[in-house]
Amino acid sequence: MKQMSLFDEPTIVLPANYYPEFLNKEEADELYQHCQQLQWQQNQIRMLGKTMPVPRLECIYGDEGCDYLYSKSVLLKPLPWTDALAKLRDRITATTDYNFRIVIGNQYRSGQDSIGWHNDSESSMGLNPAIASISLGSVRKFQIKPIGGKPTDFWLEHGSLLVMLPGCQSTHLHQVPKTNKVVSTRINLTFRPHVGGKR
Ligand SMILES: O=C(O)CCC(=O)C(=O)O
Repeated sequence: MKQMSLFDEPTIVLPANYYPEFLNKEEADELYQHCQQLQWQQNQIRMLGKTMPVPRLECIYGDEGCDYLYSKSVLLKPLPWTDALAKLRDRITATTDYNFRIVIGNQYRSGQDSIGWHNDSESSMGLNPAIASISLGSVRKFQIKPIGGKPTDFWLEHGSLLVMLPGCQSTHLHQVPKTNKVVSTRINLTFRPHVGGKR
């Protein structure tokens, strides 16, 4: 399995690993088709006293009871694993040695869909979670920066796997910014641990 650290420049060390061809094209195309059948929702988020639509569609699958609350406002309740998502989860675990109990999907319908600077530090994931992120469809810019530092840009390819390693969420922020370029749909699947739910 080809694995690279995200950047070869010796001055930039990121707590993440990138596997550009984790899925081959045929596997990635098939998974993309599967993901189009998932139960995508338009959730609402409350920020600065206002309620607004989350600027992307979301879905969640996982172990029973592993609810996921983010930004103290959006509660995601997992549906049971599909066979394809469970198979993918096990394959990521076999490669990375990390275990996952939920997968949250993000669907970016156009360049106007996005996710702003944030870290994923919800206590339901436990301390120092590893988060594994599969990208499908259109390539979008992904940015990551140390808290208080400068961002580094890169592009997550169809079929790639990005693993944000334990500790990454405490030291770094990441985002997928809006773009005015014409881009078609991108689907992202983030596999995460969870400390609750039924075992
Ligand atoms: O779409 C991506 O690559 C990033 C998704 C993300 O940051 C998140 O789900 O927290």
